[in-house]
Amino acid sequence: MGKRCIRIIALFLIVCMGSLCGCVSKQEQNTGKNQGGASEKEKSLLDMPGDNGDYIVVGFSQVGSESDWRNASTESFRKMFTAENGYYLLYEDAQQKQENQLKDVRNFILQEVDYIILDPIVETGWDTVLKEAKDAGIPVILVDRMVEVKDDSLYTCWVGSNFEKEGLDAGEWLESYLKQQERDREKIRIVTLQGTMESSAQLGRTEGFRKILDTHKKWDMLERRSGEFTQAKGKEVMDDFLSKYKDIDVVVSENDNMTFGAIEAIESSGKSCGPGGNIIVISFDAVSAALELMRRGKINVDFECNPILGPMVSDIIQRLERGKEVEKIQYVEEQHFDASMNLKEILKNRLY
Ligand code: GYE
Repeated sequence: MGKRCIRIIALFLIVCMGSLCGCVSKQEQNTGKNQGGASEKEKSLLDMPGDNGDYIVVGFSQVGSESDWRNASTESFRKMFTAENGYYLLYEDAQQKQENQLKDVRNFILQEVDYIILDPIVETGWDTVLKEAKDAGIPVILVDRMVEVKDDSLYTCWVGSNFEKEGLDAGEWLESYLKQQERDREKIRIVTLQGTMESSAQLGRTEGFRKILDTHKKWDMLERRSGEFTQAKGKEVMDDFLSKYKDIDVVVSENDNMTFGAIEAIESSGKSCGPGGNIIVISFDAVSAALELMRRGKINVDFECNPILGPMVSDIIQRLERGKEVEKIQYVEEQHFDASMNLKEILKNRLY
């Protein structure tokens, strides 16, 4: 069965369910949505007696499920893009493969979705497929990671984090922490667990930290290697670093899940980490499980990256539906957490 066919059946089922239980709010008809959307056949299905209005059909191509951050991101979109909120979500998990995302986007175009949400695994290689979406008149909203394209009119807008700033902040934090510990004249040996190579989060965090590193002659970056944003790979790479380099002072881990793996590796090598331990641990994401480990003294600092992008993307779509302009680039607000804070209190209200 073709996906187009699935879409028609799905829309039909939504209409029937809506009319049976009457629980979906009524929306105005003919509001100009579905420009690239429902075919005549689909419209006639939606026009059946008891029709609850137009659903905005959204195709979302997600990176995968490599981390706690990613799972929180998926949940945020699933929670937001519901029938109750007037959406029909086509969700695809690309399992870390760009080729899957290229297929997802092309399938969304074939299905004539109203909007495409894309979290691009890597930055390059998008020009052709985004041009296809543009030619089909389907707005593409990029979330979290960025694309590098020659023509930025190929996407409508982007919403996510300033990864380079996160890396810079991490470098500055280390600078002042070492000063505070009176270690600013010492040689400092650093290793980095990088995320998925060529992803925006990896590129930005590496580059931001590098800018501070370059100003410190005594900081020695022993090695950077990818742990692919996963706990298992993070452990494997950290095991290797620990056997290769005898005195590691700092690990910069480009996400929390790799940090979890790194902590396992450090502890099973007989060393300790966190404030007062042998190795300073700098992490990114600030998911609850990491703040809990920080509370237990194993992580020094964690730079927040907010995965709750669903509501912001829905606002963007609602503006576009009303024919309004949207900001091309929107950064989400972020902070960092360190072991001196009242983490118990912070954890009580943490959303992810
Ligand atoms: O830091 C990591 C995830 O792109 C910001 O991807 C995201 C990163 C996040 O798997 O945990």
